[in-house]
Amino acid sequence: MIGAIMLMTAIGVYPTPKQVQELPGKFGTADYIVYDVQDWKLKPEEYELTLTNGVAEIRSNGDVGAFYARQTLGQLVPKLAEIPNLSIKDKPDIPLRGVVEGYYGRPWGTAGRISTLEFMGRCKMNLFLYGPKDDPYHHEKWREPYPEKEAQDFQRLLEVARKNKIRFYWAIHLGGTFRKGGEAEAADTESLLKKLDAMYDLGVRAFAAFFDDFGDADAEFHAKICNLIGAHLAKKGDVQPLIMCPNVYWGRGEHEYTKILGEKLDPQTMIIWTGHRVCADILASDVKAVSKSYRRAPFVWWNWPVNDYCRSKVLMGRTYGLERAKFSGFVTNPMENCEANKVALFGVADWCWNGKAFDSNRNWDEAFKRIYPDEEVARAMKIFATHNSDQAPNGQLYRREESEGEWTFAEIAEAMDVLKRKLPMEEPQLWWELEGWITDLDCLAKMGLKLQELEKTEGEMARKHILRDVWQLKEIQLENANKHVEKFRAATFENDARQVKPPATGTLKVKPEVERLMK
Ligand code: 14T
Repeated sequence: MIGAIMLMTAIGVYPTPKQVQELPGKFGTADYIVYDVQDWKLKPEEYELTLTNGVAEIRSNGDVGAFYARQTLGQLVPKLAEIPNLSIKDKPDIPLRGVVEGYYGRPWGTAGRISTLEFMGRCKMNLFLYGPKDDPYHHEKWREPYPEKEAQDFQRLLEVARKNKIRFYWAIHLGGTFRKGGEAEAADTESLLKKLDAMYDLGVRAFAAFFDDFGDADAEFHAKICNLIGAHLAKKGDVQPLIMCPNVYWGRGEHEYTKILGEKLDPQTMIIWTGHRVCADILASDVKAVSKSYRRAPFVWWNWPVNDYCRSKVLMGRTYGLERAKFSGFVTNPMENCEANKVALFGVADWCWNGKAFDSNRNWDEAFKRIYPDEEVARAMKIFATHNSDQAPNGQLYRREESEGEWTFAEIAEAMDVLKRKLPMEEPQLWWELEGWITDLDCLAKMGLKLQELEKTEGEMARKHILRDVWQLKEIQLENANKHVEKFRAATFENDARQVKPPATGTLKVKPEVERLMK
């Protein structure tokens, strides 16, 4: 028998189950029978999965728990012939866990959202918050209904969300445009309720109102609008509690705005908070402070791995910097590149489900194995991610570790060769997103190798040849940067195209080491 805590991780189910117990005997077969039992004592998300001698019993109280039990069982299927009989009792720490599409830049689009929702389902995440800053019908043109095509896309998304037991929250951004006072306010109120009704008619049953980054910090006014929305939606009888994003959404609850909001907002409404700064680690002491002003547990919007403030970087590092506390919900705000996001989603999902058992390094290592079925690709992607995790110096003052542990230029170059050879066929969407960064890191590593060779070379001719190779790599790197910028410019809208930056990789350690050798 393995120890109980050990067994939780040893069976390799992610997110890590709360309780795994070994029972006498072996399951003994790859074939199995499943049956479902309704257990009224369990909470909706809870499940119990008992595996004995070829039979899987699922106990749950409704379709959500049963869905989670099947996700767990699905991960165990390849191992059924070897595992002992098991009893798994499981439930999440945080009631609402998921993703906010909340960055500035090219919105994901329907295919990207479907891919994200399906991955979230496998990670037992249950909330998707739709709020891309650059969807005009979410933000600038919130008064207008979606065109027919977009409306149909929402219906598809709602269907995928439903299948994956995910609450699809649709957010409207009112900051700076919702007019205060008199006839204008009356007209905007009418437009607002009309738009919400239209989204309700499309099938949306969960809503959010955002006031971040635009307009002034008028807490009374923001509370008034939100309470009005809440009351309107409550009448429908089948709508989830409102989520609101304040104008001041960071800090330790010290702002007057925050305190008034906490006082005036309907206690049912969940209030977004990003930590003591816009981009920050989530610390228990800060949660405690803000909860006091909010008069409720905060709904965390974690600004990681979003890269809209450091667009030359792609962020694929491990999940760390989170402390357990009481939250009403927890979402990650990721990058515009949704395949590259999955490493972070895998981390956040595991942490939200079982924070106590969460092992950041182990989770990160597992992420690659789960996301990329080809083992060689998984290993190479981990090497890529190792050198693509720090934001580099930025205005938000948020930094992550990068290039931790032992590494060599040779190992990086080899891994990038694997990715260049295999990703286009095996992970075409990921390749589309990452080609520029992979090529950049490839050039850096090869330059590093050449320059190390140069240090050991004396003959003038030989040195000349090496230097010529280095310049050639520099040229490839430049050409790649141009190609990357062109590609992403072409893929986005006009205003955002100006924000596209050339790729930068290994900025914390690899690049400085190449530059050191260059001197
Ligand atoms: F709503 C908030 F929780 C939030 O974080 N808002 C934005 C968000 O859309 C964006 O992705 C994120 C990271 O850049 O930060 C917020 O946007 C800012 C924050 C700033 F301090 C944009 C510019 C800033 F100077």
